[in-house]
Amino acid sequence: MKILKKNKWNIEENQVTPEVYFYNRRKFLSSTMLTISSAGLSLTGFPSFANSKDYPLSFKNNTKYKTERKITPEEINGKYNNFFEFGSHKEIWKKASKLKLRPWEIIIDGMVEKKISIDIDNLIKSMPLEERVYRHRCVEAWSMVVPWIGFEINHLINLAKPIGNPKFIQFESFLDPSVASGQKQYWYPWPYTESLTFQEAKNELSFIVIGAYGKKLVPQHGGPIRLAVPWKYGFKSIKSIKRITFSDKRSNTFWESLQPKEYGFWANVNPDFPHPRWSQSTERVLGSDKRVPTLIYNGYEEFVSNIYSGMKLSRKLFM
Ligand SMILES: Nc1nc2c(c(=O)[nH]1)N[C@H]1C(S)=C(S)[C@@H](COP(=O)(O)O)O[C@H]1N2
Ligand SMILES: [Mo]
Repeated sequence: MKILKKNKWNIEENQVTPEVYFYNRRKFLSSTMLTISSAGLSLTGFPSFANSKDYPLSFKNNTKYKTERKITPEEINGKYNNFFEFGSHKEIWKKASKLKLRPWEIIIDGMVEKKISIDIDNLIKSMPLEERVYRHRCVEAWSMVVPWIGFEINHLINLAKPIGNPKFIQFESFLDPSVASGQKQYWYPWPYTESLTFQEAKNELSFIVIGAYGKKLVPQHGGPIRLAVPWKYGFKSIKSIKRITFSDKRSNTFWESLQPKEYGFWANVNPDFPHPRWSQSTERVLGSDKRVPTLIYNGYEEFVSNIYSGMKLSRKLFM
C-alpha cells in the first residue's frame, strides 16, 4: 500500500479553495447573543425568524482543514446519497425532496441545565458559522469532498450547558413514515440514531452542518441539520437531526443494532481493517473512475489519534 505523508492532505492547493462568501454578520450576532444571555437561555422569548426563510447564510471560510482533493461537484453528490429513510438505493434525491425542512424544531435534552427546544433558524442565526472543506468516506468505499457550512459541536455544548458528567451525545433523526417511505420498513430500528463519546464530540473536527456549497442544506444531504465527523465512516454523520441528548450511557445506534458484526459504534476509518465483505484499503472518488488509497482516520490522524491513544487499536475501533 502506498504510504502517504502524514499531513499530505493539508497541502495547499488552490483548486480546493471554494468561493468565499462573506456577509456582514457581526452586528447581527452581537445582538442575538445578547438576547440569549439576557433570556438566561430560556429560548421561549427568543426572537423568531421563522418567516425569514430567505435570509442569506453568512460564514467565514475556515481553511485549516483543507484537503488536497478537489471538491466533488455539487450536482454529482447531490444525486448520489445514502438516506435509508427514503430507500436503500442511491437515487433518493427526488423522494427526499418531500421532507419539509421548515418549520423544524430541535430538542436538546438529557444531562443539561434545562431542556431546550429551538427553531432551526434561531439556532443557525445564533451560531458562528464557518465553511469547512471535509472529506467524507462511506463504509461502502466511496468518498466525496464537500464544502460544508456549520459550527463546531463545542458551540452547541456551550448552548446546551451540560450538567453532571455526560459521557455521550446522542443524535436522533426525524420520524415520519408518511413522508419517508423507508420508515414503513418495520425491520429497521427507526428513527435513525447515532452517538459520539463526549470527548469525540468536543474534538475540533466534530461539526454540525446546516449548509453546503454556499447554501442551506438540501433534504438529500440531511437538511436542515446534520452531523459531519470526517474521520469516521459516513454512517456516523447522521442526517436531519431532531433531537440531541446528553447522556452518561451509550445507547444503541441504528446500524449497530441492525448489523453489529459489520457496523460498530466507533467506525473510525482505517484502510488496514477490512469490512467483513470487502476491503477498506481504497475508495472510489465520486465523479471519477479512480480509486485512491484510503487514509487512517480518513486523513485526520493528527487531530483525532489522541482520543484513542489509551485504547487497544483492534478491529472494534475501526468497524
Ligand atoms: N438519517 C440518516 N442519516 C444518514 C444516513 C441515513 O440513511 N439516514 N446515511 C449515512 C451514510 S451511510 C452516509 S455515507 C451519509 C451520506 O451522506 P450524503 O448522502 O450527504 O453523501 O449519510 C449518513 N447519515
Ligand atoms: Mo455510508
